[in-house]
Amino acid sequence: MKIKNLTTTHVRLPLVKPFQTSFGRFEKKNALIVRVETEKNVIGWGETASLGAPLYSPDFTASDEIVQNQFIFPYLLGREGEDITDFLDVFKPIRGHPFAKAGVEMALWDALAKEAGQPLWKYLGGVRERVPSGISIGIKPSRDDLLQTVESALNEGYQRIKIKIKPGWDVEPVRAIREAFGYDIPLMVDANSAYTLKDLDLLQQLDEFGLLMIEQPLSHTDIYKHEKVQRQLRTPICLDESIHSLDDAKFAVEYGSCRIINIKPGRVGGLYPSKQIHGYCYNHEDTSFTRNGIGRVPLWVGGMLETGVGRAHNLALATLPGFTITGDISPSDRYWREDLTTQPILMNEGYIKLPSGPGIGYDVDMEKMEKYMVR
Ligand code: OSB
Ligand code: MG
Repeated sequence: MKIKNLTTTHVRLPLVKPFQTSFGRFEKKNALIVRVETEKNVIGWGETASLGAPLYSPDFTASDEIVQNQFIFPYLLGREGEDITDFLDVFKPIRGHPFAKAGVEMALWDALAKEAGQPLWKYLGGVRERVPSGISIGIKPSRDDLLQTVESALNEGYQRIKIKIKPGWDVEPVRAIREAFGYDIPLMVDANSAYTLKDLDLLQQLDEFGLLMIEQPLSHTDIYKHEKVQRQLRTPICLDESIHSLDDAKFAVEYGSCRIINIKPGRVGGLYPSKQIHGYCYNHEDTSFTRNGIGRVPLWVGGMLETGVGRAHNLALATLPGFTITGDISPSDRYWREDLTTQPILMNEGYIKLPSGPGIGYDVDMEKMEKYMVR
């Protein structure tokens, strides 16, 4: 495959409903849609799913756009390669900015799979034709609002409920959900780094609710202190923000800082590093992990409020064998009245079916791109 042209387009889409986390409230989602054109006139698409401000990760839409245009595209233009490893040296010297790299890297994967005439999920080594869908529910203004949202999510068929928590919105909302819907519904919480070691007591109070996991309770930079919490908690800790690479994943697993990992291709710099972490976790043999599998570190695919482009990539990644836990992959209508793809991503009885067409299997709607483009 030889690269003929590369572009990145800043889009901003209104969310169906505002989404609130411990770090901010969002009414719109920014993204960069990356387009790569090959000498065979194949078009690959990728998405940089960082937020518009450096609130989740240090990189953000505008910084990622600069990194792509100045430090990635010039080095990829005219490059030739047979598989993704032939292009990785372009990303390697750039420190940080994983979302900038990932958007481009994913577009390359899409183009490679299309040139090979294969669906991306098969090209990646995926083993399932459908992926269970989980919902991430933001912080709500009231208990009633939360319970109503959980009820509709369960009725729609979502197979796992995650709620965002922050100090002052944690034990009570979890208790309310357990009282209303029982202990059988798969439930977890995501703190997005809102707590510190001083909150150990409070985190321990969550143990009685049989949660699947507590996601990222402590700092986005921390792996060390999470071990102190995990050691004193029955509920598994899942790391999100703290894991940027295979080395981070090894450190967290071998040190005992978490029992589960959330992989977001954007956060780790693309699908290749996602596959590296997946390979490590899937082959990890440690009897302390037997609770969740055969000594493997259980994985799931996280989300960043992606448009259909990034969502299709996440979906393809989630077909790899190690993704044994339902992730944050929802259908298009969870966040968008209109998605950027010509066909929306649909959920059926709690599952999203993988497309059979080449590459990501969804086409980009150029009219929608035009409509939501930021000029
Ligand atoms: O921490 O998983 C997170 C959204 C934006 C930034 C961070 C996170 C999230 C979500 C939503 O939880 C996941 C999704 O449905 O895309
Ligand atoms: Mg998270």
